[in-house]
Amino acid sequence: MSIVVENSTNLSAMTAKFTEVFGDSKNLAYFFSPGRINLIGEHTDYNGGYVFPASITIGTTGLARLRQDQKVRLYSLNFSDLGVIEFDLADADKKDEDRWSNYVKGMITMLQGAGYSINQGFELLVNGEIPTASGLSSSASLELLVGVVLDDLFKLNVPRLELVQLGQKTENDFIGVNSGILDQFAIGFGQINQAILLDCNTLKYEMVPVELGDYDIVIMNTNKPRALTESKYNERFAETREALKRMQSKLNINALAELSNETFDANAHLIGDETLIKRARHAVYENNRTIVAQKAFVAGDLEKFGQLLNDSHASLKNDYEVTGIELDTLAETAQQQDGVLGSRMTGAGFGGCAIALVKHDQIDAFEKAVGDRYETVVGYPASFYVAQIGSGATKLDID
Ligand code: GAF
Repeated sequence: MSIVVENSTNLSAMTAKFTEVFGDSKNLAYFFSPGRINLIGEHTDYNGGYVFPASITIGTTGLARLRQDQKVRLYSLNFSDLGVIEFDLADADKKDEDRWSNYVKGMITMLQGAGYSINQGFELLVNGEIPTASGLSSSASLELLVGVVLDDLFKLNVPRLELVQLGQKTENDFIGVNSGILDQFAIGFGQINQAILLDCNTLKYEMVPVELGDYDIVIMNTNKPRALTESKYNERFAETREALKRMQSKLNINALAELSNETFDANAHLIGDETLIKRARHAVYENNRTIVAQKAFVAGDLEKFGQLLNDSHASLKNDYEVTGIELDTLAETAQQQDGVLGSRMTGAGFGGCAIALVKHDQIDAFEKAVGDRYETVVGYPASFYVAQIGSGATKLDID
């Protein structure tokens, strides 16, 4: 049997660690924020299109309480080498050396900027289960974790959509990545065994039950060390913006995702540059593919859905060029296995994870075949997890 990852965080061990780091465990509150997979609809969010993600049961857990002074004191079990990071509330500026705590500073800054009163220090201990650089959105998970922590500690009552948007603003304006709203929305609005069809233009969404019958979603992690993801991501953002601008010389559109495939093909010459045409074609085709895929999913036509996953990967490889040897080896080897309906990369790309729809009783053989091939081609092993769809960011009920 393959590894099944559940939310295995041991809250008692975390409480003991909190006591060790911060002195005692009085008045503690507990929080969880998931990671996410995106079933289909990749690099469409910042082009005004559809995405189809789901939150997963692995994520980030936080223990927090107020302090009576103005100090913020933070500790991560993932970065224990950094020890306790401490800063004054009035000094929540981004500092590169502070690494993970910049997400906390970003959320404080964005909430305060939106008029919410955070006027007292606090202590926060976090444990992240999402593998780093895996494309399962550890950063948005942390942003929303901090969002629900601050919302609760300071009784802010921030509407959930606003919290999600402030998470995105943290990423865009504080961290400096031009990401869309996919990750924060999936993490903020996720529900057990539901995927979310989100129109990133209107922010209207629909919850879609995940009914896979004999199939599971297997997450395959390239374990590729992080490299240039943010700068390459911002480059794709700029390329699609430029393509849009060039099409707007003749077409009355606000976003690439407003185009049908046919209208795009008929007007692609307006872009006048082969690379930019490819980038824009992915955004347009992927968006339309996502709409068709969600309909197939709802109708229970998993064969068609799987084929569209394969098409999505090919487009991300050939037109958007965000895959690379690691993701291609995983997805393309997966696509050839018995009992597999489809496979594609998920998230930003350039490393990170791919997903595959695999027949339950063939997961072991699948993992062996894909894992062996990956190690032969890439030179180090991939990791495999069976995804479970869990709830969105929340305070935990602890007796
Ligand atoms: C990253 C971004 F954060 C998302 O907004 C989205 O663009 C995704 O890459 C690609 O679909 O996860």
